[in-house]
Amino acid sequence: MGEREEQFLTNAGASETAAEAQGLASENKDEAESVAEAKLTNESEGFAGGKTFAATGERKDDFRSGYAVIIGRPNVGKSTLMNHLIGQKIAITSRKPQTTRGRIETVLTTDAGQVIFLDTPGMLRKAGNKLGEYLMDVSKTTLADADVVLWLVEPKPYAGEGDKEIAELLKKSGRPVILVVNKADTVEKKSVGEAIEVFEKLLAPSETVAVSALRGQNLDELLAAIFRHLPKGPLYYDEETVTNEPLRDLAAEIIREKALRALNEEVPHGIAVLIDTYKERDERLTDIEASIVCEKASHKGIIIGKSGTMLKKIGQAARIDIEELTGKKVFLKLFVKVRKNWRDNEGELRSFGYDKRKHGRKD
Ligand SMILES: Nc1nc2c(ncn2[C@@H]2O[C@H](COP(=O)(O)OP(=O)(O)OP(=O)(O)O)[C@@H](O)[C@H]2O)c(=O)[nH]1
Ligand SMILES: [Mg+2]
Repeated sequence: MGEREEQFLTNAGASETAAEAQGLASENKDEAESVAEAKLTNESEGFAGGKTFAATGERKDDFRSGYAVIIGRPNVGKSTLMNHLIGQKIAITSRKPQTTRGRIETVLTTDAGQVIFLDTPGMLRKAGNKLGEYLMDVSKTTLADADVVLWLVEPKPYAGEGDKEIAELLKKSGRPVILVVNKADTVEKKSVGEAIEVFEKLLAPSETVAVSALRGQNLDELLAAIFRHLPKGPLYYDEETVTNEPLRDLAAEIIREKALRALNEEVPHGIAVLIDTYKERDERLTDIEASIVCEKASHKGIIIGKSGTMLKKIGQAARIDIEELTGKKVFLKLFVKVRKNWRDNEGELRSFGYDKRKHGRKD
């Protein structure tokens, strides 16, 4: 099992600027815009980098700890929010719905307490296929672990059926809910107020906070609200821990993100990434071989691109991020495979890691 040995990421081990350098930028299509956004985020007032919320070691007497589950419709910014709260890019993000395909656990420790964030796949109304069913199941079961739920919505003046279904689910769960109106940077203040009115009618939340996850606005207020709903408790993880997702899984996710961002139409939704080899050659070098799995031969051609240009582009972008994440030089080799209809095949799903993993709570 040598090469499969799990490695956990801590603040100490990772570059502090991982999020800032690459992760907080958006799609490839507008790379110029992405860079601008990332810069804006870093420099904007109240940027919630790790340093902002980091612990100084002077732990408060009523130290609190527990699970904050992030729930919402696809694409509302759940993963972006989690990354900004912990100050590091762990969950992948993109403009395509259903980017997140699992329960992603990260940790933030401050003097006030320790929050374990659980990011979830966007909740769909209809599963469409077995992968969709699996994703909905992940979100619903993760909800059961919440001490507090962050219900993320967009600042729109109406609620769709999907929002109503989520509200019902949250009511049934009986957990305290913080309504988080995200993307406040995209509308006027007045519209944020209208959205709050609409969503508070569906469910009376314990608290409501409007934020911009992307720009790190109002996250200190949100964090204070989260702590108000956590019980007094111990440190579940040591305070350096950011996540216990294995590095090889994070590497696979980074490759999937770059593919998602580079590809269009139906291709991205049928992609999975498998790490075939993850070998630390020495302290400075990691060799990674990975396969991008797609659903059709025609998709394979698109992923490879003319003279391999698309695959090269995906590989280069992924390598930069993986190097940033691991602090090591990476040799990355990518392959493309076709697995027809894998999203509807139970066995294939499991072999790709879309398995009902038992995470469970620590207490
Ligand atoms: N303008 C703006 N864009 C945002 C904000 N938060 C997220 N986004 C963008 O919204 C898109 C979706 O973000 P994600 O974090 O991937 O959304 P998600 O809810 O995790 O999506 P799924 O995993 O697919 O359910 C990305 O392009 C983000 O850059 C925000 O506060 N303001
Ligand atoms: Mg997500």
